Amino acid sequence: MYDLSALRQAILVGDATGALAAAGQALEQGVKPMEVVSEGISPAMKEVGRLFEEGEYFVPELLISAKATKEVFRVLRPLLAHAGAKPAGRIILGTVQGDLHDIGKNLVAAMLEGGGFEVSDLGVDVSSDMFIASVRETKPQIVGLSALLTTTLPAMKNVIEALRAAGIRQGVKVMVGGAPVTQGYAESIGADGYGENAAASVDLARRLVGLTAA
Ligand code: B1M
Repeated sequence: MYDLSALRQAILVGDATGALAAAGQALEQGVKPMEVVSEGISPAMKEVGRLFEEGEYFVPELLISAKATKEVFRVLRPLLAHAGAKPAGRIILGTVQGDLHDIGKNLVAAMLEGGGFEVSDLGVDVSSDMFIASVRETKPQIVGLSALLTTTLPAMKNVIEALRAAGIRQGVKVMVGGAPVTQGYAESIGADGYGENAAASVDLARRLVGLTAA
């Protein structure tokens, strides 16, 4: 397997130029775009999160690592979109209201695109009304909700209740994820699935649209 440590290291130190070069080299050597995400970007950003929690990194370090990741995604996104076969389904995805964390959600979006899904990313701080308007407009098979704060977990439940109140809950599957989310929490709010990480979310989405057995 190709060694993606140079990419991980560049992201860890927030070196966007180095990260772009390392990702480019990996792609030239035949590494699949999805693997660049799952074996390079994803573990590097997890490590950035850990260093922040342990007090070794502060907000500026977090933000320059996130910026380096975004630069790599600009190159990967079109490649990921072409990597899958015919569209596996349509997903709208967003970080729930009150929550501005988007690094994990962006990874999930990239992996889903790589898995052949059409992803409409609504961004961060997305209200129930915005989710509902987007469901009506784009008619997705899946609505994906991300939350990183314990204080914004209830917003996931609010979206599900709002979908129900709007009479459109039956027409979509809801998948949820984010560090404080658990399988038990997902079940308690009536979600259809819980994605533990970006790679698992692709398997989950395929199950939810009936492409693989439950
Ligand atoms: Co914030 N933050 N933050 N933060 N931040 C956490 C979440 C926290 C645990 C840190 C801590 O204190 N230990 C803590 C929450 C505590 C709690 O709720 N109990 C916290 C806090 C308190 C805050 C602020 C309130 C701080 C403040 O201002 N006082 C503030 C809130 C702002 C707001 O949202 N309103 C805040 C701000 C920020 C930054 C802006 C500095 C930055 C976000 C930058 C950005 O996202 N653009 C930030 C960051 C980076 C973090 C940590 C360090 C890292 C999060 C991350 O990106 N992890 C985080 C601590 C931590 O998690 N270790 C922390 C890497 C990422 C790859 O993992 O996001 O878990 P993750 O995503 C995974 C899975 O969860 C899953 O797949 C992803 C990829 O494998 N997943 C899904 C995610 N969404 C999914 C959706 C799915 C399926 C799977 O289906 C739809």
